[in-house]
Formats: sequence, C-alpha cells, structure tokens
Amino acid sequence: MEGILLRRYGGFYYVESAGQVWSCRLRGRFRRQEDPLPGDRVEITTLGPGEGVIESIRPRQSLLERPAVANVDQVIIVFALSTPPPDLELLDRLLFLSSVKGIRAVIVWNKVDVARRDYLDLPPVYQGIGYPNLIASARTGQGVAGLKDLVTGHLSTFAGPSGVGKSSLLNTLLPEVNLRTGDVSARGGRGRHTTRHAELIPLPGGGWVADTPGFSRLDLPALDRLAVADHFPEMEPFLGRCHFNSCLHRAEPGCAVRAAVAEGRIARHRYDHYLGFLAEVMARERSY
Ligand SMILES: Nc1nc2c(ncn2[C@@H]2O[C@H](COP(=O)(O)OP(=O)(O)OP(=O)(O)O)[C@@H](O)[C@H]2O)c(=O)[nH]1
Ligand SMILES: [Mg+2]
Ligand SMILES: [Zn+2]
Repeated sequence: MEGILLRRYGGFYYVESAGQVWSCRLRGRFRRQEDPLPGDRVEITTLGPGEGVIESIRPRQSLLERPAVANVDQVIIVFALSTPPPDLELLDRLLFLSSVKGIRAVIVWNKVDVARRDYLDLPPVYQGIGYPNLIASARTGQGVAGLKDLVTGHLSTFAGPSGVGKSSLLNTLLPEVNLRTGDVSARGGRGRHTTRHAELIPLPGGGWVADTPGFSRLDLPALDRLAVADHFPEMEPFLGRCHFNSCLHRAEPGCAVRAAVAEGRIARHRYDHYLGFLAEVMARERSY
C-alpha cells in the first residue's frame, strides 16, 4: 500500500494509508540509506492491525532541510507582531530559500491582538513586494478562516522562530488536534522550543499541514552569485538596466538596483539582506 509519513518518533514511523494510521518500522536494508521524513510518500506492507513495515520511499518532489519536511508545496512563514520581535533577516532568508527551491511562500503575521504599533508597517511592505500576507491571531481567531482556505488541498509546512504561535494557530484551526504550546520567556522574549518534532496533520478538507519546531538559523544553498538577485522579486524590474552586465549591485557605477534603493523603491533592509546573502554565497563558492 502507498501512504504518507506523518511523523517519526522513538524508532516508529506513523504512516497514513487507506484512511488509518499505521505504526511502522523500517525494512532493515533502509537503515544505512536516507531516513524517511514527514511528507515522504512511502510503500508499506502490513503486519497486523495498525502495524506495518516501510519498504521504500517514492522520489521527492521537493525537500526542505529546515524544517525537515518532504514534498511540501507551500511554506507558511509565521512571525509575531509582538514577541518574539520579528527577525527580518530570518524572514528574508526563508523567503529567499523558498524561492530557490521553487516552493510558494506565504507570510502569516500572528498575534495581531497584541501587535506593537511599529510592526504593523511590515505586512504592507511585504504585500507590496508580492508575497501573500495574512494577519492573524490564534487568540481571537482573526485570519484563521483565511489560513484554512490557504492550506486546504496542499501539503504545507509552518516555518518560523520558536514562540511565534505556529502550534497555537494549528490548534485554533483544528481544535481536536490539541498540540502542545509554550509561553514566551519574560526576559529576552524568546520562545521555549515547545514543539520538538515535525509532524504532518491531515486536514478535514484534504491536504496536510506540518507543525514544526521553531528555529532561528538557516544556511543558504549553494548558488551562482549572479543568481542571488533573481530571488528578490522587487529587484526584477531593475535587473538588466545596470551599466555592467555582470553587476552584483554592490558599489558598481551605474547600478540601477542601488538607484532604486536610493529612491525608496526597494526597501533598505531588503537590500542590506541581499548584500549579506550575496557575501555568504560568494564565501561558499570560494570554499569549494
Ligand atoms: N496574544 C497572543 N498570544 C499568542 C498568539 N498565538 C500564540 N500565542 C502565545 O504565544 C506562545 C507561543 O505559542 P506556541 O504556539 O507554542 O508557539 P510555536 O511557534 O509553536 O513555538 P515552538 O513550538 O517553540 O516553535 C504561547 O504562550 C501562546 O499562547 C496570539 O495570536 N496572540
Ligand atoms: Mg510549536
Ligand atoms: Zn546593479
């Protein structure tokens, strides 16, 4: 039978197939190979009631390393409009990585019920770039119907720092699921890493959404330095208009991207993150 891996825990793999969940072991020869991830389509044989063995993994359509989920077609990037304060470098990194992987990204701004006034400027900035944005509150339920529409029929994963309310949003969406949530520390305003393992949750209207552990660091993939700007959609209208064909939009004369930054047509913080990602990609090229 074919199924989808929902979660792994303590050497067991929980696979949804034929309308039920099977707790499976891996066929012995697997152990040295790649470990199956939540989201993997797997072939299982059944042993007894609710028990089975994973025989093989189907080729993956996509793979995210952080959070580690396979076959995702949509990343729901969650940040809070209060605490923890939104780390825009991490947000831009997630948007960049999703673009490189060809996976659609949606931004959810949670905790609008306790929003800090200055953070309310952020959603329009990202909306203006063309990223779909949703303003939500797991506490009041605002935006949760929109989130449901967004995830139904897809294999989505949540991504974002600890404490932004990923599990809380899922609990509001699917009250019967009852995921564990944890408060944000009073000092430092950081989350407590309450969710420990990625877990796929089947949706009543079809599709799955993965709750995942929060993270605050993310490596960039290997990439050609000239391709970095291609993953900043707001730079697109200016690419090809620089004086030099091979312009990296740093200090070259006649750079159309830098002119756009100076005119306020590209947000300064996005450009600064572009420069940072470029430097990282170039440092990586040199280390080959
Ligand atoms: N005021 C308010 N608090 C919220 C909201 N959503 C979540 N919280 C609170 O924020 C804290 C963290 O929520 P979690 O759902 O555990 O956050 P998480 O993103 O799953 O965190 P990790 O599992 O550690 O990655 C909890 O105390 C929640 O009650 C919201 O919309 N408004
Ligand atoms: Mg959580
Ligand atoms: Zn340029």
